[in-house]
Amino acid sequence: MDSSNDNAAVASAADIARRARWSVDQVTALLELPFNDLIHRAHGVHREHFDPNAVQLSTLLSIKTGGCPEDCGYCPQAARYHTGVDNEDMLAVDAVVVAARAAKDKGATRFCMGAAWRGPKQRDLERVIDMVKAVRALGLETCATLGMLKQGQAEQLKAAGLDYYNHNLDTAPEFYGKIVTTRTQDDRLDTLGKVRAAGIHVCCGGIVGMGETRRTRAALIAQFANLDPYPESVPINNLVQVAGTPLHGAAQLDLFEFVRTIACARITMPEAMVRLSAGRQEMPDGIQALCFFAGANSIFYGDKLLTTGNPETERDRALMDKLGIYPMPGEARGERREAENR
Ligand code: SAM
Ligand code: DTB
Ligand code: SF4
Repeated sequence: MDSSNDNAAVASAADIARRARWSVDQVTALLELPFNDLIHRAHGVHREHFDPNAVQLSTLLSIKTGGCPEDCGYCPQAARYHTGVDNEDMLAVDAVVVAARAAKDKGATRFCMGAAWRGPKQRDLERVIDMVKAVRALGLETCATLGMLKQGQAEQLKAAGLDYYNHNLDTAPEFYGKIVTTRTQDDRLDTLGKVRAAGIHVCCGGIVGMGETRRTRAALIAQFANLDPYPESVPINNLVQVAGTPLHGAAQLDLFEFVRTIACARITMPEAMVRLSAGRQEMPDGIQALCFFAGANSIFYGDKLLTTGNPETERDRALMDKLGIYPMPGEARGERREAENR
């Protein structure tokens, strides 16, 4: 067999792995494994596909804060909840560039711009497009999370050079209506389809710790894993409880269950970047280390998420040094993925 045939064989094996379907029962069975068996299996999958000591660093910036018309029960930016988050106008492009440059100087390779919108108006999208172009010109990967997209908007973002669009499914279909009523999960899937069709990489994750059952967590992971193809980035957030939101006071998730959720994401989506996302500020270093062992290979890096706190960069650097973890080079990853997609 010549080498081109070898490559074809490898590509089709990877395709098959990417398309494997997961039932909720199968993911529930994973979540129920003895902890050591589960994280050992997840770590094995992680090692097969990634450098186990490299972690990708993404920095978030809220480019339009507060005043959102939606009713997401977890979110401090929903206008209807009194959370102390002030409404702010959309940032100017220059201010975004200053923040992006600072993130790059601290070692981030991806910059994610978030807006508290149900979806962007065309006038607003035009400014986001200028932001994407300017951030990309700094040599950073770009990501935006702007809510639901209308026909043609994903194409405009792609043309501007947007690398990733974040749009979370947040929780499993059967629980979604208890958390959000101003849109359906099908609305989310519709936007994800538009993003995919425009050729933008998909970042799609969820939140745990919202009072859901283990089976609901399994159903959410199965839902990501069964997207065809599954997302390139999967942020797993532990609910950050904010006073004034309906979910403030929800029972805290046992953090070993959080680690188990990460492990299931890694096993079911072997080639995805699994991001240990919101909730790290309250998370002991030992739990974070277990998450990295279980297959998390990306974090939000920088003192703030959108409106709530994240560990100081010094704490993250110290943890990475202690664990022998180093930042994953951004461009190299991009090149590898481009090669995979050919
Ligand atoms: N408005 C857009 C949307 O909803 O897609 C973009 C911004 S929204 C804040 C992005 C994501 O942040 C949500 O989908 C949710 O997963 C996450 N998020 C919001 N509040 C959170 C909280 N308190 N704890 C954890 N994650 C949260
Ligand atoms: C994601 O999954 N988590 C990030 C990012 N994608 C946009 C947002 C977390 C927000 C936490 C609450 C806040 O800071 O407002
Ligand atoms: Fe608005 Fe997004 Fe917050 Fe929901 S999660 S209230 S859509 S900013």
